[in-house]
Amino acid sequence: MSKEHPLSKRWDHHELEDEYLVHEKREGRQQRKIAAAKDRSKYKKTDVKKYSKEDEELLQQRGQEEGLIRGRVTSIASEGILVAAEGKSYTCFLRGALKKEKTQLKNLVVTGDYVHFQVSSEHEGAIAYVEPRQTVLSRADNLDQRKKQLIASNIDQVLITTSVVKPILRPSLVDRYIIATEQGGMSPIVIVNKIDLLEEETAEKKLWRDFVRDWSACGFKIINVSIVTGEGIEELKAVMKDKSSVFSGQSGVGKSSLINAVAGLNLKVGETVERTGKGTHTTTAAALLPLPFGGWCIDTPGIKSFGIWDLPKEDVKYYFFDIPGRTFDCKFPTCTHLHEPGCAVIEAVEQGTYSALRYESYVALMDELDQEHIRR
Ligand SMILES: Nc1nc2c(ncn2[C@@H]2O[C@H](COP(=O)(O)OP(=O)(O)OP(=O)(O)O)[C@@H](O)[C@H]2O)c(=O)[nH]1
Ligand SMILES: [Mg+2]
Ligand SMILES: [Zn+2]
Repeated sequence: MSKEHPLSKRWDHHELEDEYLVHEKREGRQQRKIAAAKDRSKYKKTDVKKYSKEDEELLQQRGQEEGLIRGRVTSIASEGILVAAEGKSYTCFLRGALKKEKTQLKNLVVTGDYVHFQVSSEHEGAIAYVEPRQTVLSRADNLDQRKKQLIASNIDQVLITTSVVKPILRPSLVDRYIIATEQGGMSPIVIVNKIDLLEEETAEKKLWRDFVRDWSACGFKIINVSIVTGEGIEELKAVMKDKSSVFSGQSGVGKSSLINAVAGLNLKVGETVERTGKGTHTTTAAALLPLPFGGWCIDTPGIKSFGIWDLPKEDVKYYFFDIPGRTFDCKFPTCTHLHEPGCAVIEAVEQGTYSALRYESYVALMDELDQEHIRR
């Protein structure tokens, strides 16, 4: 498991550009890269800004000049925005000017943000500005799909958490998270939990085996874990060490349980409903937690449906079909790989040279996007 697939390199966003320019000759992935770059530049223009040492110094200077303190948002609570700074926790609110900002964002501040605030009493403050976010995990808001809901910011990697049963593994949901992770400039790592519950000769076991095989073959890092047997916990700790990670996934998959296991914490965990195998939405707000072995992690509430923000249907294929040149063999250059005659992808699936499960996930995602666009 520790041996990394050579393609997994591509998730390292700092190395991505050079890596592709020098080594990447295969056009399938080249096309993907263009889509990813297009995506990233879109974000750069809005709220994810690359932000240099100079910017940082400037911001710090500004903070000092105006008597502001720099801190990091640890949670958005009912009593206010909790900010950790100088070894203390402050309950802050947003200054009026910030609130009035016109934006497509549902929330102006999110767990993980670096903010500069004016201290108003021993444990209270007023946030003057939010630093540009280096990375951000977001989704389309449930109620108003034109609004973008931020989940967490300034993190290195998203630990996309799933379970094999209770609730069952949903590959297309994993792919939604992978796309959102890439859009936000972070690396995806798939955590498959509750493997202690897998029984021999079951559909769940087969699905798990195929999933691990096919997603690893695409270069995704997968860690199989169980808090019951302890399997994979050390490997999970190793990838989290000295990094900022966010656990994201459906309710009941065991995000809080895993954080308790790796960090020796005592976060509240919930039962899964026996009949549906789903969770009971135990965690209600995202919380940033320091790790005893170095690094940070954010626990988030489970999300029922994860809408991807601003993903045109025709871009979905760039996140799939990573087998070199595959899509260039289709009869039509605008092939959606859903029903067209002479489609090389469908042919490859039929011949067993492209993963049926990956293809199924692609089709499911395309269908779901259709439904979502209708609702908008
Ligand atoms: N058998 C088994 N059960 C687990 C494992 N990990 C977590 N659970 C159980 O799964 C249930 C849900 O765990 P939580 O940690 O609350 O799940 P969550 O993902 O944080 O859920 P939300 O906070 O609702 O989003 C609890 O009853 C846990 O004891 C595991 O590895 N094996
Ligand atoms: Mg939880
Ligand atoms: Zn095709």
